[in-house]
Amino acid sequence: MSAINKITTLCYILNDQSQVLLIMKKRGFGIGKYNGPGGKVKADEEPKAAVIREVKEEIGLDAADLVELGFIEFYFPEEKKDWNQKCFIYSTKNFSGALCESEECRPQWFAMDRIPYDQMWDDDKYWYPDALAGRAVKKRFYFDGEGKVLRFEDI
Ligand code: 8OG
Repeated sequence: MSAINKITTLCYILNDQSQVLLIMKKRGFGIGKYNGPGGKVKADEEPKAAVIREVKEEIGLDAADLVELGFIEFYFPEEKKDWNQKCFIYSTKNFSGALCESEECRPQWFAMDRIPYDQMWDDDKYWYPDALAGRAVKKRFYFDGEGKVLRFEDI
C-alpha cells in the first residue's frame, strides 16, 4: 500500500432543524461535488486549527466546540498516489458569523435524510450516516483511477 501523502480535514456543521451544511465546490479538487467544508492541513498546523481556518475561509463561519469523529484514509492507484490522504472528521452545532459564498464554494443546508449522495464522492454514502449521527468513523477506502470505491474496511 502506498503512503499517505497529505492530511486533510472536513467539518460537518449541524443546525437545530436537523440539517447539515454542505458546500458545492466551484473550483479545484472535487469541483462539481458537494462536500463538507475543509481542506489541506498545512505544515506545523494542527488538524483542528486547520479545519477552523478552512471553514472561515470557505463559508465565513466561526466554528467552535468541534467534536472529533475520527478519520478516513483514502488510497488511490499508483499513478494517482498523490491523492492518498488521511482526512480528520469533525462536527459541531456551535457556529457564528455570516454564512457566505466564496470563490471556491457555495454553501447549502440539507436535511440529514436528503443528502445528495449522487453529487458527492463515492465513499461518502458509506460513512455519512455514522458521522451525521455523531458516531465515530475510522475507515479506509480504496479507489480506482476514476474515484469509484473498490473496497473499504474498518480500521
Ligand atoms: O484543500 P483541498 O480542496 O485539496 O482538500 C480536498 C478536500 O476534499 C478535503 O477536505 C478532503 C476532501 N476529500 C477528498 N476526497 C474525499 C472523499 O472521497 N470524500 C469526502 N467527503 N471528501 C473528500 O479529497
